[in-house]
Amino acid sequence: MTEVAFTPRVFSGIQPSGGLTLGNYLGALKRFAKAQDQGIETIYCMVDLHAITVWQDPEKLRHATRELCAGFIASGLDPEKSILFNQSQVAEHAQLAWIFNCVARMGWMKRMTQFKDKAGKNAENASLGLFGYPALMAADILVYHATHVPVGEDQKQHLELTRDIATKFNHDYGVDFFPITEPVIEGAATRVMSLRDGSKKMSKSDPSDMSRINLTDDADTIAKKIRKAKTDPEPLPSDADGLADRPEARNLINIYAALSDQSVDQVMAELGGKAFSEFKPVLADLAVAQMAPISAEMSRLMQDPSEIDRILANGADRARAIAAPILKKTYEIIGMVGA
Ligand code: AQP
Repeated sequence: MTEVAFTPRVFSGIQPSGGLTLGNYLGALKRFAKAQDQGIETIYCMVDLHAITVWQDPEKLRHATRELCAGFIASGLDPEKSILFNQSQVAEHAQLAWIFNCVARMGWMKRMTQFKDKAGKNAENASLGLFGYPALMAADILVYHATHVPVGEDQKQHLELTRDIATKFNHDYGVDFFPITEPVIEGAATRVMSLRDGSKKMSKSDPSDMSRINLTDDADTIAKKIRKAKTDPEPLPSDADGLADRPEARNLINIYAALSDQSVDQVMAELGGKAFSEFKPVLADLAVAQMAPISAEMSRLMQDPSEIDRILANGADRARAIAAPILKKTYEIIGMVGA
């Protein structure tokens, strides 16, 4: 096999499975915008085919997809600089996913902790799509020969599976066709936790709205949720080591660090030793200052859904132009007649 150099290309996606949270913003969107502004080619997708691995009401799915697109733009993604589109408009994702269903092994999929978490005790009743989710995710990435994928910590295992699929495909067919993608998991907020329980990820599908900050929350709601966030009775420790066994305190400090673009050590130097009654209002002010303009811009953009649809259709055309030749070549490699 010959070594092939792949041009740096960033891909990532978010499910339109509800409203965006501060976890999605800090773990994904804010970093997507950073990658875009570094001048690398960036492709970002509203992964609606992933969303339907669990039940979605059709009207709500349509709304959530448009709102997600508004959230991308309000968070600094420029549809001229980045390719923004929804997954179902580019059929190559599903086509390559089928091929990867035939590459991935049952044993690999059974080890995926997200499937176990989401299927819960009722795995027999989960959709086949939920089980196969990581193969579609591998296709999302590899259909663009993406080299870097910014994600939160929760997606690390799926990224490893993407690398395994690429490696096995390349090995089985004796090619160096798919890149071995690098996950980009960095910064203080790779895992933003629930405001009600420091051991649980902040998630858009958590039944408690108080567990998360939504990108659509207004200033008063953001401040109230931070004020009511669960904490312990001790003041903040004096340094980062003191956060080790204090998940709720660590979470609020990580959020502060990510919002203010500082390291945790810098934040501890500024705020270490303070009582939560002093720290929470400072955090609330910072969160409101950053999130409220995003929320306002999202509602402005949502007033013109046809413009959002136009942006998504245009992004899909640009995405297809990259994906179609890669899928065609994949078909050729595996021996499909007519490719
Ligand atoms: N709490 C989080 N902290 C850091 N990053 C997070 N991400 C999600 N939650 C956090 C990152 O956001 C991107 C998109 O995630 P997704 O919406 O496609 O799926 P998810 O990870 O399953 O997010 P949710 O909010 O938990 O959705 P539901 O509730 O529908 O399952 C990913 O990069 C993810 O790492």
